[in-house]
Amino acid sequence: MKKAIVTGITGQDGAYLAELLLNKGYEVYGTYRRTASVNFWRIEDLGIEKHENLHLVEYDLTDQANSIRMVGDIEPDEVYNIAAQSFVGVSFEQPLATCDITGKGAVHLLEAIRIINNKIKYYQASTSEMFGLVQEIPQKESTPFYPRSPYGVAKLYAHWMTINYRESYDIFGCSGILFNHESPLRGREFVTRKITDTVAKIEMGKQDCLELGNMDAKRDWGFAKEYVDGMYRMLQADKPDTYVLATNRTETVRDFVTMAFKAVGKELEWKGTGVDETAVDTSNGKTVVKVNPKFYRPAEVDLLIGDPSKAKNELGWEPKTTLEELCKMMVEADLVRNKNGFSF
Ligand code: NDP
Ligand code: GDR
Repeated sequence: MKKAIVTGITGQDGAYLAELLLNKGYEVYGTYRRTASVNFWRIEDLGIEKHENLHLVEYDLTDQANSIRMVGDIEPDEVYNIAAQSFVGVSFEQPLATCDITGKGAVHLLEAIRIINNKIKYYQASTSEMFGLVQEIPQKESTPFYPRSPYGVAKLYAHWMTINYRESYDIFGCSGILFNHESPLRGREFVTRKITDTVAKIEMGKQDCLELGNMDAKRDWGFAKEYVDGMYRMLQADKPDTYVLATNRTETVRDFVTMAFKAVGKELEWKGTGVDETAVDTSNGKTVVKVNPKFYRPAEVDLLIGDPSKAKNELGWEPKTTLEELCKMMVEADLVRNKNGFSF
């Protein structure tokens, strides 16, 4: 039975990846942080929290000793480093914590592998945020990087260190440059889930209005469950490499808002521009969307659209779920959660 460490099992991708690996017969060691209130809602939602092959391990990426002991005790075949301080907005307020967790954390694991057994395969959760300021459209593996946030900079360090350890120590280190991927398990601080949860609340009369920042930002959004399959495929390939996973379609935040309201049968009329932009529900004339500048970022990534051809050709990976299907799935899940009186 193969053994895999999945860091960050309490997050969206960690939960989906653990589910995928358990279904493939792996023994999975999912890591979580010691916190005052531990939050396993995602693995509970997937029904895997009591799976006999799932082991929950307390672990913090910022601790080198912890990393070496964990890898040494478990002796896994594969390590998927999914954990991170992953919220771009927060990284502007906590640049050094983001550097320690999201950047240096990866090297703690790479060092542990180097010390214990360099045959352990390593997956690094890299990101389209590394592309940042547009250099090329669509973005692919060879596109120059220009990160626009402390998060993007920290991820770029971890990305290059993965490549450096691959080339220096013959470690099977893969870097997946993943574009935004969403699901009903997405955290509510991220824009898609904030939108679908608020649309559900407005629909149920629990909230009046959705407040957002920059609605002109364009993102390439896919379905998280399909993206974790791409991570797995990278570690099963003949040689370690870097791959982009994306849908090759880009839409604005505004488009996603329109789509989410449409999923509950509401048409919007958009008015104004910039901070004065609003959207009105045409069925009753109420303002349901407005701009709150507090959600603007000091520097923005305006346009992301990825070219996943390499992953398709070499790994047989392809996204299947359309953005409309994904948005509807998320709105429906949030309607059920809000109806049942809880919403994570
Ligand atoms: P989430 O924010 O949902 O999950 C992050 C996980 O990291 C959580 O389990 C969190 O634990 C854990 N974590 C945070 N800090 C530490 C730490 N110091 N030590 C150990 N664990 C820690 O992220 P996603 O699932 O969305 O993303 C997964 C990975 O992929 C991240 O690295 C992210 O940066 C990257 N990525 C995500 C994309 C996306 O669109 N989702 C796109 C490209 C890359 P806790 O629950 O305790 O906070
Ligand atoms: P992103 O995702 O920064 O792309 O990082 P997020 O959903 O936070 O923002 C997407 C875009 O929406 C704009 N926006 C808002 N964002 C949030 N969160 N809240 C708002 O109210 C709001 N209004 C407008 C943002 O400015 C931005 O342009 C995600 C994370 O999962 C990273 O970890 C990952 O690496 C990248 O995706 C790829």
